[in-house]
Order: sequence, then C-alpha cells, then structure tokens
Amino acid sequence: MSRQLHARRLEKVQKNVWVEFTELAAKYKVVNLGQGFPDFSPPSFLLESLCNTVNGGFSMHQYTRCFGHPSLVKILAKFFGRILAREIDPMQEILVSVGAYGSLFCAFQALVDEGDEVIIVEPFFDCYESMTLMAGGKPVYVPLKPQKGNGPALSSADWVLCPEELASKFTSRTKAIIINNPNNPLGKVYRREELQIIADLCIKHDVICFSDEVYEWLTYDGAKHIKIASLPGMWERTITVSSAGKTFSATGIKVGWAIGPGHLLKHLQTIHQNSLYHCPTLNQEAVAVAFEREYEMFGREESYFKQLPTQLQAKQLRLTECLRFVGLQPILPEGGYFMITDISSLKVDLDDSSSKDEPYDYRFVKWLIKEKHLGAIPVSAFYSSESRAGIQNYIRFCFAKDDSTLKAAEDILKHWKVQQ
Ligand code: IK2
Repeated sequence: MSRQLHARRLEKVQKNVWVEFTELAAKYKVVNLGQGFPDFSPPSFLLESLCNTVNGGFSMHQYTRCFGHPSLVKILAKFFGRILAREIDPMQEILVSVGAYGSLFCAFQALVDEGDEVIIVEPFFDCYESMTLMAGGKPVYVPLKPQKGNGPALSSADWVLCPEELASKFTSRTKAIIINNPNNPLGKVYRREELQIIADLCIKHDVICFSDEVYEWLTYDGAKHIKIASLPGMWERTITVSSAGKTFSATGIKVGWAIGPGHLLKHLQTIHQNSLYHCPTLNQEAVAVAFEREYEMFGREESYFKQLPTQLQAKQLRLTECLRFVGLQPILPEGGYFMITDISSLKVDLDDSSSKDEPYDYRFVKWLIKEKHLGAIPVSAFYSSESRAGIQNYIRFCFAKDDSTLKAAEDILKHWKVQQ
C-alpha cells in the first residue's frame, strides 16, 4: 500500500517515555522507582467499597450516566464545593472520565482549536504537549527556573516563573495555559502570589486555565495547596482536573474528573459522549463511597488525605538521606510523590553508548536500569525538544513505594558508592 496510513496529527507524538521506560523496567526486573504508582496497598476502605460494589447488584455491571455516575458527581460536587466555597452543579459542572488523562484529553479536544496557542509551564507532565498537538494547537513553553543567587536550588520552592517572561508568552492567539500544581516531576507547590500572577494574565488576555491537581492532597512541611479556581475571577475560566488513582493510591482504577463552569464543561462533555462515553460503573461507585468517607473525616486524623502525606513524607526523607549519602543533591519537593536529583557528580562516562544522540539523562537511566537494576525516569522527558539540551543532568525518582522497595533501592545505591 503506497498511501500514508497514519493521520498527520500523530507525527510529533510517536514516542512516549512511560511506554519506553515501563517496558525496559519490566525487562530488567528492576527495583522500580520510575513510574509514579504506589507499590503498597490502597486504603482498606477503598478495597471494601470495591468488593461491595462488585456484589452490589446488576446495575453495578451496566452502563451508567455518560458524564459521571450520579453518586460520584454528587459527592464530588459536595466535596469540592466545600473546598472552593461555592455551589457546584454535579450535572453541569463536573465530568468524570477515564483517569486524569481522559479528563485532560476531553479538555484539550474541546477547547483548543486549530492554530490556538497553549502556554505550557516547563517541566511539564509530557501529555500536555502531545494533547496540544493532537488538538492542532501550538505549544508555547515557559520555564520554571532555579532562582539565581541562592546557590544550588535544593527545594522545589526555589524554582519560579519569571513574571515578565510569562507575560511575554501571552498573545492574541493564546487560548489556554496549563499548570500542574503540585508539579510532576519537580514537586513545586505554587504560592498564592504566584497563582495570582498567572490569574491576572489569564483575566487580562481572556485565557482559559487548565489546572492539573492530581497530587492536590500531597503537600509537605506546611506547603499549602491552593486551587487557582478559587482566586477571584478564575472559576469562570478554569478547568480543574484530578484523579482517584492518585488520590486513593490506586492508579489502576482510572477514574478522573474535570470541574469547571458549565459554559466550558459542556464542551468537554460533548467530546466525552462521542469518544469514551463513560468510565467503568464499578470503579465510579467505589470511588464515590470512598469520597463519602473522606467527606465525613475531612480534617481529622483518620482522614486518608491527612494520613497519606505523613506516610509519604517519611519515605521522601528516607530517599533524600540515601541520595545525599551517595553524594547526590536531591531537590526537595514541597508536594507530589517525586524527587529529582542532579546526577552530574556521579561522573558516569557513557560516551561509548551506541545512542549518543539521546540526551545524557536518557542514556544514564537506561544504564542504571540495565547495569544496576534500578528504575528512574529522565527529567528531560518533561521538557520541550528546544529546552532539552539544557537539562540533561537530572533524573526523577518516585518515593511512593513500600519501605522494602526503598530499602532495596538504598542497597543498590550504597553498594555502588562502596564500589566507586
Ligand atoms: N497528570 C499528572 C501530573 C500525572 O502525574 C498523571 C499520572 N502520572 O503518572 C506517571 C508518572 O509521572 O510517573 C496524570 C495526570 C494521569 O493521571 P491518571 O492516572 O488519573 O490518568
């Protein structure tokens, strides 16, 4: 067949870091601090609600409402309505989709048109770029940079947007900006003043904000997660996306949602009704029951949203100590479940490698997987191809792992240190 088979929109989105490194990690049976999923059990109340739902009668095994199972959209509206201090209409202002991925996909397809510019804050979760391109949009990048003059940046709080640079990216063609708060891979949690600068620009230029908040419950050392949708004038123009997979440490559950004003949300619903239609009823019902529990427990010690960050912070400290012990300088995250670290001090010479045209961090992580059986993710995967050359010395570890996994990773790193 001589005619081109693939649609042109696929041309810039062929490679995927998760597909590549997940396959590699499985092949070499690594201690996996790569992809972001917990390898410990989700909370028992979620497991119980899943079991009860399986045995909950025939309707649990059939189609449900297209835009979100009624019990789930109702509790999401109640839960997030309390946080945002506004009434949320469960039917008009929420869309439940297949994970945060599905919700983001609907948002990009529904609101980004051919030729629209989308401002993406670097480093960014990689799908923002591919979803912009698949919608026919043009990504415009703006970097978070370590503040100068403070020595090496050792906290994600040191990585900031330059307000003038950010302002210069807004043009008459800008349709949307996407932020990720807390940020993957850096762990940055935006302060109110930083969000206000973004909000002021969105309002001034009549731009939509996509706010990916899948790690919203995971903040450390007093960092406070603030929803940009809660800032004056922002509800009307913000689509907030989150995920049950990250919220309840069950990434396989693939339930996510988008919340926003009806005049925007209705377009996401149109994409969803014509593509995915709905996500599994069983999973939605189980997540609804888990949220009901959290609604009752909110702010109390028993709340999973309080317990999980405490549990994860201990893991983060453990990994930090280990990385420092082997001479690395991790950047301490204020949120999320990843930590990035500069690897240049290890001075691993990979010049003999056959794929020299790949960024150094890609080659380093492949070497780490094959030779040391330790999984990580190269940080340049979270940058545009234009910026990638300047950021080749960082790798990302996920610390949302069982203590036995962290111990196995420590053993590998410490053994390596002794050998050096
Ligand atoms: N948004 C962000 C910022 C995410 O991190 C993810 C999941 N990422 O996990 C892969 C990794 O970084 O190791 C998503 C969206 C997707 O969430 P969901 O699983 O609910 O579709």
